Amino acid sequence: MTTRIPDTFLIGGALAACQAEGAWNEGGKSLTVADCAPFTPHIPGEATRTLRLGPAEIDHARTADPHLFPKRRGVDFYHRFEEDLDLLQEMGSTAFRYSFSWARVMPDGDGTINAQALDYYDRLIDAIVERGMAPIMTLSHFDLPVVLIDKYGGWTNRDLIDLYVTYATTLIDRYGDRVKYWVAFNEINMSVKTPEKTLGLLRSEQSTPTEQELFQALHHQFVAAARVGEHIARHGNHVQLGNMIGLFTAYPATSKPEDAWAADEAERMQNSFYLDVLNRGRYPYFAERYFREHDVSLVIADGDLETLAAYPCTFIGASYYTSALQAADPNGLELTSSNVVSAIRNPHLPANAWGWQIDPLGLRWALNTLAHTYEQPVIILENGSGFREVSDGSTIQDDYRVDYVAAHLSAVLDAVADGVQVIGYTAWSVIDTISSSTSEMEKRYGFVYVDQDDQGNGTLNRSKKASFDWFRSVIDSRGSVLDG
Ligand code: BGP
Repeated sequence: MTTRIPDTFLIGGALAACQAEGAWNEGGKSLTVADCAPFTPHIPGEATRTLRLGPAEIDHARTADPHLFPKRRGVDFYHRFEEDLDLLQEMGSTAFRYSFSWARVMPDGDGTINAQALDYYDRLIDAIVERGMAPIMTLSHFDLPVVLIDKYGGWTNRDLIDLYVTYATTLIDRYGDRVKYWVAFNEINMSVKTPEKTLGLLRSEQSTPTEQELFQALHHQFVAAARVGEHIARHGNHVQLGNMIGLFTAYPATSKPEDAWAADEAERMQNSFYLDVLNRGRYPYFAERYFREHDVSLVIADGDLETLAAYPCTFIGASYYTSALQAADPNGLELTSSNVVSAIRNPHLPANAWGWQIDPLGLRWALNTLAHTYEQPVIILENGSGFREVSDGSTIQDDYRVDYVAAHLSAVLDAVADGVQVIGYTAWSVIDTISSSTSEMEKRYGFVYVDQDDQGNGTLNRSKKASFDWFRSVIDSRGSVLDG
């Protein structure tokens, strides 16, 4: 047996405020887009359901029955974080990835900071650190405050740069002594697919954001992240600011050169574009043609490009759930549901009940590709698979989860052995939580079961699944059990 997990490797679990915290109207918090996402269960065989929020849906959500919106209750992490962190500690975790709620910290959308929120996050971060874990904190995880849409129309408005910088630097100045790793935006590359969640660009039957609006809004986020990097550099905070993408490993659907080209093109616009701007500090060579052909003409203020170049992110954060096939002509090819959007089904891969295909080698592939191009440390901030599970009081025997995590963590450690600088892995979602895409509770990812159903019935009691002890043994043995 070999010891495979490096001594300094960050290992543990991940959750996000908008899916776990609940307490949507407590502690001075205002409404977020996540709070307006109703329960929309996946129908087997159907394409991916994505949150589609327009002005009418947001207006409805302001006054509708709060029980219709599961993320408002989450799994009550707001009140139960001590118990949940005890479980993470018991597993031997050395890291916990979580997010701040912008709507809790700056509920009015005018830069005024809510002292109650700072007090809450003080207690939370202390509790993480006291249990021997490194907090990895995301500043914006799919939960833009609705007030920023009401007042500014979302990220197409340049004013959001200053507001975000105030929000982010307030937190970095306050918690930077305890939090080393910061993530600017969760899965920034998903925004073109679900622009409501972070950009605050609403979609309705009548109108969807144009590419001009999407990329202008993204430009503002890029500059905002670089401005936070500038603050860190000027104030000598000993923290790292990371960019995060949802990793898409793209394979050609056939050996036709046109399909290989389609896969390469997809990889460029879905992954590299975001990493080039934020981790290398410049728009990539292929952006100009893409913008020209999609009627995008960015408004770039004086100094923006210099700021991007001077203050790149210092690590890459990534989620990885599945790979995807690409074809020059996808017509007639079978689709399967996947993360955020549907994908062409790969006949060589199994899938979970939601149609998300399972491909651990795709993760090793992606990590090697990143290392080759960017030469920056990488943290896998999310990886997992949703399964339906019913508790009858006895321990849930989730060997399917053990198989999934074992194969993916092995792929990460293989990448480390390949020479890739992967410095951490946090499993999504270490404790069952509300699904991002469908707001289902019954799509469970955790090593810990939470007694709550899709309608919010249940005690919210936590209980360990069999995978909990297995994951603890992985950490205890520094990965040796993965070989066993
Ligand atoms: C990622 C999100 C997470 C998480 C995960 C699983 O895109 O960053 O918040 O939820 O996907 O997706 P889902 O919850 O829809 O199954």
